[in-house]
Amino acid sequence: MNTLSTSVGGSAADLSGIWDFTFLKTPLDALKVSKLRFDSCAAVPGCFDFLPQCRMLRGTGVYRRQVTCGGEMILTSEGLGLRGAFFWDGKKIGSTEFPFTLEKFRFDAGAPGPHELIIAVNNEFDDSPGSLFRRNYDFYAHGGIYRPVSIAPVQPIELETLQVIPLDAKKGEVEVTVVLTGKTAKLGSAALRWDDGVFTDTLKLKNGRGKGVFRVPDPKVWSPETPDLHTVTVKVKEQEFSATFGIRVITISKGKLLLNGKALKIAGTNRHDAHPDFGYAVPDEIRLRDLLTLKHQGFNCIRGCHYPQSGAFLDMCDRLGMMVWEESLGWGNRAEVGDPLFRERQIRQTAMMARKSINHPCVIMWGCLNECASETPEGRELVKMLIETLHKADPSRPVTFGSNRSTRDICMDLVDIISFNTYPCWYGGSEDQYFDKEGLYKSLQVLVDFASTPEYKNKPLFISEIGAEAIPGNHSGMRWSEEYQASLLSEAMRYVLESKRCTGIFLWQFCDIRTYISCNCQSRPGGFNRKGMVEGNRNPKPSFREVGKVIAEFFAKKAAK
Ligand code: ADA
Repeated sequence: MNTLSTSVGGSAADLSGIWDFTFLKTPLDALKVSKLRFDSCAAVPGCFDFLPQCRMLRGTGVYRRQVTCGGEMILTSEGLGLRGAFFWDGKKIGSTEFPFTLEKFRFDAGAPGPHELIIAVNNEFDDSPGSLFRRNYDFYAHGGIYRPVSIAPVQPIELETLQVIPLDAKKGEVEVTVVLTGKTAKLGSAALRWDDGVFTDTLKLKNGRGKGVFRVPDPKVWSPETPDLHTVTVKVKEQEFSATFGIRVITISKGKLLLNGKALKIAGTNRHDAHPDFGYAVPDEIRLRDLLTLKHQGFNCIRGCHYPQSGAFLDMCDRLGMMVWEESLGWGNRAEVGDPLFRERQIRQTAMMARKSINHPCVIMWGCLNECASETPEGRELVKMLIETLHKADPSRPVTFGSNRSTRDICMDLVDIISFNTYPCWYGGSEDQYFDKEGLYKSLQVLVDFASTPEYKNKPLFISEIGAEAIPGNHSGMRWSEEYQASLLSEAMRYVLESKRCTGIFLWQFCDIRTYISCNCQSRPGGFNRKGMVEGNRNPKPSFREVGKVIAEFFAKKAAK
């Protein structure tokens, strides 16, 4: 077989392409990479559990290719699942237990010349309490290299952090933090350049670290209507490092969420970064189409449920002016919330997410621990830890989490924004087969009243999930029909948009997603969660258009006032 091969020059090389591949039932820690026979090929990025020889199987997919380089290198994996191990010429250079997480591994590549890179990815469930991706989650645990892999030579000076936090949108004031490693001892300062300008500003450095407040020349404010971006370039000696950012400020005042001082009304949806034919290795073209389609229907924000988002997706959201709630991996975690390893991993993966995405203006808030045991003391402890982690990593954005504990939740004093996942007229409750608008409004009102008590009334309020399944072609008008879903979603959207107390809503969900025939809570026909407004292949159901009409009417009325 002809192995894919790349020569690495002075800068980073993207290792995407068709790699050698083999699939085994051997767990990662028992794998002997020198003994493998690569009998097939697989795409990187790609999910191996769509390949015919291991379709929907669990085990270890091993990817191999050649890279020509030498000396100290850094390998970047932007996200895989469920866990992976990295080998260079047969020697292990790193591993990860964090699905969907960007990781970097620094290693010695040896003498210049061709070398063998192997990435082994395992998608078996780990039922130990510390495991981050658990078998009961209501989204499919695909195996594969979900996101790009790249490699770069280590530079004399390496950039660890280049962070830009907007402070004042009107003045274009930003705080820049730089952390450099390597030969930094003699560096007294770095020169800064904005956009295509010349190096005008200076940042003082001590031991490679520096922080300063600057004014961006000719600042353009980022908003969904004007998604203008800026770049900063930092120069030390002959090396330059750049970052893209947007100037926009998110604040909270009297129960409202403000973007650049103006109260937001969020017409949002939850979106899994998934596709029935590609799993979590969604081609960028599909991601872009999803975004354009959502914008076209008037949606202004996406909750990136329930894991860190890809850099490529956030870049598109920045450029198109789509706001994002980004959250770390978690789903309905109960017993494990008290487990020390689970806690430690949650804290680490959450901090890594914030670090990765901090410069994206589209990310307007952070989330974590979707539907955890937030009515229990152990759950509260972990919620507190993660909120503190996020505030420490980024004091500029509010933090929330999707609670399904309703008025029994004991964490609402900890969050900046109150968010409820709620399924009136779908789970539990009445036996009604036809949509009950009054019942829906009543049950939303209970949450609004709870969030309007004196202790909570100054926090913005979201309905972060609400929905119903619709089987395409079912027109009975009853539960599971397209009509039922369209009525429920449009009325929920209308209620929240018109409610003075609510900041917004995230419908559950953008598209049907692959999950399990039976997840914990409710059967999933055909192994899909069918609460999508569009099918897995993105064919719209009637709800998509109906909700779009409600959004358009609301914003038109608002503009006319
Ligand atoms: C939960 C969960 C979602 C999904 C949804 C549903 O609220 O957060 O991931 O499982 O319910 O469809 O039931």
